[in-house]
Amino acid sequence: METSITINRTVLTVVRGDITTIAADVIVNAANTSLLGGGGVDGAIHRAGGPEILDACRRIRAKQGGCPVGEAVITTAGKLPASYVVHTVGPVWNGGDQDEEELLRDCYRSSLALAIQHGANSIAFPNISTGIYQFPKALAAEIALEAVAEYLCELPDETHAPKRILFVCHDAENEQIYRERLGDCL
Ligand code: AR6
Repeated sequence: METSITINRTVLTVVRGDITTIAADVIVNAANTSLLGGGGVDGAIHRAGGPEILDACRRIRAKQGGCPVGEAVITTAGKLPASYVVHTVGPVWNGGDQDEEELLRDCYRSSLALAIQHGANSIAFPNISTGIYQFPKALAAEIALEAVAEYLCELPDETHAPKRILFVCHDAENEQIYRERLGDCL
């Protein structure tokens, strides 16, 4: 089942599944500042994509020393059906008074900017920070949808706009939250 809305020139869709199986131009990874892999979706992406992705992350790390929270870097997608992986680093939830909301918003904005620079027509996001980093799921969904919608609305007419953005929910709770939130926009 799909829930979709159109914002400006882009269709936003909620799906339930494993982001490593999605043949989007860009899939986004919820990485950490080391860029050296971890658990959750990061572990799944590196496992399924193979060592090429980690090699590319290591090269970026050698150049710029990892990736700060809220920023993003782009690599090959290795053996995945996607073309690129954008690795962004979400904030760890620490109660909400450490700029977590703005940093999460930055993750979506910097990932979109990088994906659009690479000409992506389709971009798939996981629910950044809502696993190991324990960001409250409803608040994270609100920020994700708002940040993406705002970004698309602000895109200049002459800029390439992605045709499709997927919010890939791995767990039932996130799926329900996203469907309700997106449904409210219909
Ligand atoms: N496809 C899509 N979503 C997934 C998948 C998958 N295969 N697996 C998990 N999720 P998390 P974080 C969902 O913990 O909270 C890593 O160790 C999951 O249900 O992956 O940003 C990194 O290296 C949750 O909703 O990322 C960092 O150290 C969402 O992905 C740290 O975890 C994010 O959960 C980042 O923590």
